[in-house]
Amino acid sequence: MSKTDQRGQRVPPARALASRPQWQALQRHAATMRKRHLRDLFAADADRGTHFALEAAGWHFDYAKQRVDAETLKLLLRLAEACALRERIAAMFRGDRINTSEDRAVLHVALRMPRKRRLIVDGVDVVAQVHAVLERMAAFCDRVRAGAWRGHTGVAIRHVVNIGIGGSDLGPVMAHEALRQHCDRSLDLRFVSNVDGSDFVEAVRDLDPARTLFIVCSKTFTTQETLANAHAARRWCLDALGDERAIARHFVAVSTNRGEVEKFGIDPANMFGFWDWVGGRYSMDSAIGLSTMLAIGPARFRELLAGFHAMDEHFRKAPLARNLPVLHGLIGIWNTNFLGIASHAVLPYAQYLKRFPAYLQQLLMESNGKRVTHAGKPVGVDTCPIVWGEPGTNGQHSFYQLIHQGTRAVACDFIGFCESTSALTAQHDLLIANMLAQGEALAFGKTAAQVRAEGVPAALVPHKVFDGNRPSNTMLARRLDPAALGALVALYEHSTLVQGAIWDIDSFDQWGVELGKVLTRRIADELSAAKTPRLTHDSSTNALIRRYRRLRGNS
Ligand code: G6Q
Repeated sequence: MSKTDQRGQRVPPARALASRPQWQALQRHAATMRKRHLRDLFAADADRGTHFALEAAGWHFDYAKQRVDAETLKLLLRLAEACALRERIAAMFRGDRINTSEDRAVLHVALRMPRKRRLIVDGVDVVAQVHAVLERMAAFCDRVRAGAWRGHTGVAIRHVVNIGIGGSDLGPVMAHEALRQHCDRSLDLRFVSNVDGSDFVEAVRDLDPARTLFIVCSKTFTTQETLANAHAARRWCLDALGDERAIARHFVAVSTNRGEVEKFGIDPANMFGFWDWVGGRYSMDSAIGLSTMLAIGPARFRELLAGFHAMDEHFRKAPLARNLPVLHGLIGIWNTNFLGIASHAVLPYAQYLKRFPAYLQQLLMESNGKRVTHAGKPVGVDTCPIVWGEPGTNGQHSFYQLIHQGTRAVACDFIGFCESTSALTAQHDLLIANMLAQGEALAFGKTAAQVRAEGVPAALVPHKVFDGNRPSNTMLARRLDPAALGALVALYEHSTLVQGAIWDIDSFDQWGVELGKVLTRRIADELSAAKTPRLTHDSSTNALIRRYRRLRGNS
């Protein structure tokens, strides 16, 4: 009997990805493309730099230095059609429960829909809910920024400490760094995430408790690391201010769990909510972005949302062949599955984007680092590559050696801006010159003949040869402002969905983080038990626990 989807449409029986004719056509094509060098592709098309480029939401996307030709794109788009990518995109925007393993809608796009839009999910207009919270956030941020929100002793707040981890940390940290030059510098923002107490201690060591506000960010409000740090903050605050009533002036919460927030002692009036259809790693533009709004102000925060929304609209409406996140995602599939490139470096040529690779590691790897399909069958092909990166030009003086001459290929995303974010504009030209030079060097390399022609001694020639043919994307925007950042994040969010649709995986769950959590609870008890515990782990873990207890004086 054939299955039907939520709207009663027949769902064709799932076919293993690698046995689809579109996949096999790409494999045959890849056998040819692997023999072609980017030098040949550029020689064959004098205008490749404009033919393989696209504009959307303020971003110029150059994929000319990818090892693709028109045929590659045609075949990738056929695969996308066969994998019902259009339907997956429409389903997300409709609010269907596309996070099937958790039975949830995936509606981060609703977080940035303009006020006049309506999106009814389970009988509720979620856009109206979003704007109600945005208004409360804006009123709160205005008061704190203006010094009208006073601490328990009556002085204005000047330090804000965001306590959260994973999706409740990486986005806010990244955005704060990225938008530093748009921040109110009289407000000092800090972030605590690690359960290592040193993270908290270092964050508050020079802070005045009377002027410090804690934002406890946790969707579930049950996360062990966040609660440990929040309790440490509570004690730190009470030790200094000596009055339980201080908590209401120095703690606010961002969560979906009102009950737990109240249990912790935070006044629900000081809680900013969101919804189960916002995944942690897709939440930096929800109330989880409260620290971002405090730093840049409500008006700039709305510009950030508008940037996200501009990319959302492009993603929703543009034909697949001219759709930036679609092409970005499909090129990633090509590199991973057909050219066998298992590593993806994100290399922003912008110091303010220094936390962007860490942010993307979670977004991409937690979303698509999966091995089974929606139906629980093995995907059968490789999924998410290893994502990593550092800002240019620092990386050039360390790991770029491997990218240029190592034996493993790395697909690179270069990200840059035309306007300088500092008054040192000549240095900005140098920065971008470096970025463009790296893309060029990776693509074209340097042949032995070229090296010899420079008079290099024969013994050194092999060392100085660059094979080239190493693929990269280049993303360029006018300036690093909230709108450009929003559009950039949305680009990667949607590229992630595109890849998940091809692999037929649930990009919105994260079961892979559960096992470690469960084992931690058990081991934590064993490490601190007063009486020597009976250990039933493997011999390695048992020995490590015994050694730890002995050195801690617990044995
Ligand atoms: C993200 C993950 C995860 C989550 C953290 C924090 O998509 O779900 O990184 O954000 O575990 O969870 P809480 O916000 O519930 O504390």
